[in-house]
Amino acid sequence: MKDIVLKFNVENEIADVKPLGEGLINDTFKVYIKGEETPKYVLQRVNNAIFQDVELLQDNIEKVTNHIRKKLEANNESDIDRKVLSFVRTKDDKKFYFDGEKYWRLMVFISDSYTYQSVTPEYSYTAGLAFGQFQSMLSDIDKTLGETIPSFHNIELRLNQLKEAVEKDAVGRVKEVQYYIDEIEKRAETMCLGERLHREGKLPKRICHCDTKVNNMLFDKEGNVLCVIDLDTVMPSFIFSDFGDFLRSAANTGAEDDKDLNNVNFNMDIFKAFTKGYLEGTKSFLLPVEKENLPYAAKLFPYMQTVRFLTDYINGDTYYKIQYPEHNLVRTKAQWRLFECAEQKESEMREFISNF
Ligand code: GN1
Ligand code: MG
Repeated sequence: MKDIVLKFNVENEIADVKPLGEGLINDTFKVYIKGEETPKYVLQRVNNAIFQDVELLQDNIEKVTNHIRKKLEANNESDIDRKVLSFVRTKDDKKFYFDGEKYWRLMVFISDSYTYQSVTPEYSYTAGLAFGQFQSMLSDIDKTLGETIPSFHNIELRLNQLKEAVEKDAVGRVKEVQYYIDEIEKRAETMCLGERLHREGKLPKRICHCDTKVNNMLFDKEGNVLCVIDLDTVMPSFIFSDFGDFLRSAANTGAEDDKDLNNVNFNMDIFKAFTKGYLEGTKSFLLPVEKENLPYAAKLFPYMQTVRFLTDYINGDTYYKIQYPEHNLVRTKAQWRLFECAEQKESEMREFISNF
């Protein structure tokens, strides 16, 4: 892997390359150079089975990071190199390196930064503000950003993919998960609200991050958000994507793949703090229809993630990395429990939002 790093515009001697993070899609590594204790770069192998157009992917990311950098400069921000990702080009000036089989990219490691799997209400507030500001900064970017995964957060499409998987029943797992298929179906119409509103011309798409898991955010020592990472899925979507997916990870009192469903609950303190930050960060553009439906978004993402994990389980685990054979089933059950908890708290969420 050291040889791969050397394809990029780096002059230093590479000491070591070690795995980094817990992403379910790409493979990520930290790169150390001789004589330094903190990593200097982050190397990633892009999963091109999932991101099939790597050229478009890197092009999007470059547009997004350049745009954010300009905004930060215009605001006279300090320490800009820690507030937006910078990518290193290859020695022949390409945005990624293709080794004949795999695609690699290199970015600068942001020093003194921390990621978390769970957060306090205080951190959730800053996260809400940060994701709101992220959307706000991108609100005037050239709208030609491509969809790196077409219809990525379209729940109608996700439900169709589940249906197809059930019809094929490729590895004979349908029988065992019939309960979840039925429960999902019962809510399908309600959960497709966003797509309906969009068709009626009432709900816009904006540039969103679309993978706002809590571990896709870098914090400094004091708990301030430095920047948002993992920009592969930045694309037009409903703002529900960023609001809902953050809560799916941060408000969950258990793990995404918790085997003990009693650990899973939807934490309203996290919800309230995050919502407050998010509403402050998006004040300049958020429409009433978007604001009113934030509780729907909080339900939609555990719902959609259940559908996606279940589909992958039924298909025989072809999409997400798994650590053991029933991992996608365990994830399905844990996400469904989270969905049920969010469902129970919907009126409390509505009540809270109506006070803003
Ligand atoms: C994937 O790569 P990672 O782990 O940040 C997935 C998200 C899911 C998430 C579930 C491109 O994100 O959509 O919500 O796993 N990314 C893609 O943990 O499918
Ligand atoms: Mg990630």
